Amino acid sequence: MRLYDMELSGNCYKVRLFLGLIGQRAQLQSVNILGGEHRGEAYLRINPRGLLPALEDDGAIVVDSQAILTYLARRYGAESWLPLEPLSQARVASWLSFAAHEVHQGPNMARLHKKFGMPIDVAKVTAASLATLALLDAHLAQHHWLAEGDAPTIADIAVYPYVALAGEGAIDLSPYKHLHAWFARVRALPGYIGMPGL
Ligand SMILES: N[C@@H](CCC(=O)N[C@@H](CS)C(=O)NCC(=O)O)C(=O)O
Repeated sequence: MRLYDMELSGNCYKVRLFLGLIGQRAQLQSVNILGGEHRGEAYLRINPRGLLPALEDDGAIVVDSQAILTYLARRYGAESWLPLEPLSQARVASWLSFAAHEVHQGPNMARLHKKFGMPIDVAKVTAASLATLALLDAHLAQHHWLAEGDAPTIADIAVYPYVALAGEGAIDLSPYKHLHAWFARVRALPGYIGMPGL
C-alpha cells in the first residue's frame, strides 16, 4: 500500500492513525502541498481532485480520507470498525459526513487560517466550530463512541483529528469535558499513533 501523504494534514493523519489501529502499514509518499505538487500533472493522475490523501492498494486508487477509512475497514479491519448492521452502518456514514462537513467548516478551517494563513471569515468559522464542539460534547455525554455502539468505529477516527487539533485554530477546548474523555479513550486504543500537535 502507498499513502500519498502530508505530515501536518489531519485528513492524512486519520488514515495513518487507522492503519496503526488495524496493524497495517503503508509506504508514505510525501506530497508537497505548500509547493503546489498536488496540482501538478503527476499527482493529478493519482487524484484528479488535486487533494490529499490518496491510497494506492493492489493497483487501485482510493481518494478522500472518509472513503479510504471505509475501504481499509472493510478490507483489512475487524467488522466492528464498520458494522454491517444497517442502522449502525448508517450511523457511521452520518458521522463520516459530519467529519467532511461540520468538522471541516469549523475546527479544520480555523486551523487552516491560524497555522497556514488561509483567508476565512473568522466570526463564521468560530461560530461553526463552537456549535460543532458543543454538539459533539453533548453527544459524548451520552455515548462512549460516536456511532453509539460499545466499540470505536471509523466514525471516531474520521472526526477525532481536527477536533483534537482545534487548539491550533485558537479554539478553546477547555469547556468540553466529555470531548476530553473521548480523546483519552481514542488515545488509549492499541496501535494509536499521534501527529505533531497531538
Ligand atoms: N474531503 C477530503 C478533503 C481533502 C483535503 O481537503 N485535503 C487537503 C489536505 S488536508 C488538501 O489536499 N488541500 C489542498 C488544497 O486544497 O489545494 C478528504 O477528506 O480527503
